[in-house]
Amino acid sequence: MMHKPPPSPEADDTAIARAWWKEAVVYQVYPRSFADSDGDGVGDLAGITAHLDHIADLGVDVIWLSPHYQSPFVDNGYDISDYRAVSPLFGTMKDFDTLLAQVKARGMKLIIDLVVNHTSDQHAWFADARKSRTAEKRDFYIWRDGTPDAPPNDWQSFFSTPAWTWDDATQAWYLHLFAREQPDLNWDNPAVREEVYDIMRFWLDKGVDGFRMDVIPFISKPADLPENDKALPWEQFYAEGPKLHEYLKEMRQEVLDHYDCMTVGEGNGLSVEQMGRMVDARRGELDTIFQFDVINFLWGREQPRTWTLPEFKRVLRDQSVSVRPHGWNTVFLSNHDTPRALNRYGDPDPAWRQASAKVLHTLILTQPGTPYIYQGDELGMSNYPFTALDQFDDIAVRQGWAKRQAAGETDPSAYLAELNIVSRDHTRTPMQWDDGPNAGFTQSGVTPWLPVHPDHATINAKAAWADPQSACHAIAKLTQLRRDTPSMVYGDYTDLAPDHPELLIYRRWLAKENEGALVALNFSRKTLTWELPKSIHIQGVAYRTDNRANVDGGKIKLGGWSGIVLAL
Ligand code: TEU
Repeated sequence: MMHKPPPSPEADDTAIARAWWKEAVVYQVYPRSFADSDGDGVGDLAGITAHLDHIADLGVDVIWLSPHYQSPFVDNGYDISDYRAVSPLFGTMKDFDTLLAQVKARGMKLIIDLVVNHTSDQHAWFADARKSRTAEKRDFYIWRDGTPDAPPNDWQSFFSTPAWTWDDATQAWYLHLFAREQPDLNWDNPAVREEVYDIMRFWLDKGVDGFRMDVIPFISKPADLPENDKALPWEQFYAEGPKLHEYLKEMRQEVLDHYDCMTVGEGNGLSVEQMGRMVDARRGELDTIFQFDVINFLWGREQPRTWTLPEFKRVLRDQSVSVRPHGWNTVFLSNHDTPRALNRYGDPDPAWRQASAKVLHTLILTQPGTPYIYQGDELGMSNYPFTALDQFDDIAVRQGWAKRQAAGETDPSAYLAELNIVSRDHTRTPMQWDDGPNAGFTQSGVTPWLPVHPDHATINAKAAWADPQSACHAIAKLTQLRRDTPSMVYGDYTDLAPDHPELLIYRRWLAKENEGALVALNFSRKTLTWELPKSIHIQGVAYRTDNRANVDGGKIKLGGWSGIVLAL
């Protein structure tokens, strides 16, 4: 007997359930770098509140706020010392409540960062845990006996040191996948999980709309802590430990199911197949995950590499179809841990910057999945031209250089050249609000915590909103188009030119609405044409980045770094 083959995932849009977080566009705010209201050189919550209209005017639905909690800021707030307190550097709980109320007053939602793979070593739990081997909170962390010269295994941290630190007072090693000031929590202890769930309820009861979950695939460690004998990249080695799915299910049942909220896990280390397991709605774990192929395919092991557009398309295709129809994808090209998207996927040359920023945002806002815009990318901000190691703030740089020095390196120029491509500080320089002193990020005369990019004379929010051709206006149009076009959210995805070296052309199609769109983007400086297949019937132009993008006589013609969206 012949069986009909199952529908390809690319064609199946019938089973996709609607949800507000699938339709939403998210904007990430990194509070240290967004806007400083009190003149201490560091951004704060009141600064964010003062600039909410900028975000709302882009047509954004949800703001993701990077950590705002009390922290010694060894890793810029990803080391939390009190999960129920706002960092005094960022303001007060009242400032948080005002921010939340003002976000809601503009019809937007707020999700916050949940960093619970580890705490700060200044957290009261760790202060207690390291007091003695029998301390009440000892088992909140991961300790191993041994001698100071032999760590329990070969595990490495992400900040260029071993993942173990010897605690002299109690004669034991503790585990930290990041800095030694970020001890890992012991999720196998039910009391730890209860505390985490309580923290989540605390913020959800305040009215936040969900969480971005920091390094969530790492929370479950194998009991015997085996060596990394296959020499896997560390993020892959740590991801999807034995009880990860059990804990995520528990978290959903205990907390998330009781609120109308969204979750997005940071999934560095997860393959698309693993992502599928975590976001399959039938399993009841997370709603969405940032799958990192889109970032990681650009790198070799730490070093940048050259890449091709067909490779990029394969990554986008794999991400978008792998989780359908029961899971949901995220679309992002940058965050506070990456260099600027413009430098990696676009063309930062002043002549092409604005055009390519619009092409990238057309991509982000028309791919299948929930789109994420990182602060400053909407202005076409680019990598900062660092000239010395002491201009960096990131602990990854300080410890990275220490490791190189220990290996005998004395001349920092090679490292500096590498950092000018890869550093996380590129996306952490202050937001550029205007062409005035300090780009309007902080008062004049104040030294901001990271230098302001010299190009703020032309690249700034004030100039962007004054220019109808800017990426900000492009984003506003595209978010509106996305709201008006169900296929942009729920439609299937077909790459129409997978091998083309310079054009990215895809179709979104929503069978049940009989409606769709064709998106054509030029990733080069050349003017290029592309012949439309006879089977495609165009209703009209829904959006174009500028008037160099046209369709005529069955052909799409795209000027360098331009793009067009055609209604089907
Ligand atoms: O990032 C974890 C992560 O997977 C990496 O991208 C990491 O930033 C990089 O390998 C370090 O150089 C998250 C946060 O986004 C990051 O800011 C924190 O530093 C980290 O976790 C620890 O909380």
